[in-house]
Amino acid sequence: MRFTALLSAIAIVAVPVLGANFNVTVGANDDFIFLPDQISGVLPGDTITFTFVSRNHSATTTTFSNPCPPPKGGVGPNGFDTGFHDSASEGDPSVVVTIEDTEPHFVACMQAAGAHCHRGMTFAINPTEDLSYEEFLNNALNDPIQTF
Ligand SMILES: [Cu+2]
Repeated sequence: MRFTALLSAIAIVAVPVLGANFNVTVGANDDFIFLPDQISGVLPGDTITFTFVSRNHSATTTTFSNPCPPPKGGVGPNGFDTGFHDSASEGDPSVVVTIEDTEPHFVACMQAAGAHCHRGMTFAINPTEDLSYEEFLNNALNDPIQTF
């Protein structure tokens, strides 16, 4: 009985809790885009794999209302920043980010002082009805103030 309980405890510890992974292509089609541009249903422990396939871009968390450019290091609770990655010199590198919560996260490219962001190079994790990807994109396209 005691041995069985021990085995059960070991089994519980040994089985890793694997989250889902979501793949996002950064700079797909040599364009200033994240593909897909939004992902919903991301849970704590899930990962997002950003693969950089053109030019030199970043995936950096930013604010919903004043997105461009995102600040180095990212902003917000559990914000993140992949840093810049150049597909030509690095051979289409990938960066894996682990998501820690179920909150919305808004992401943009910080290249060229926000120029890519202004062109709509944006991405949302767990957008909501109030904080929708469409409005975030609109904010990026029309963001007149460089606050960072
Ligand atoms: Cu970019």
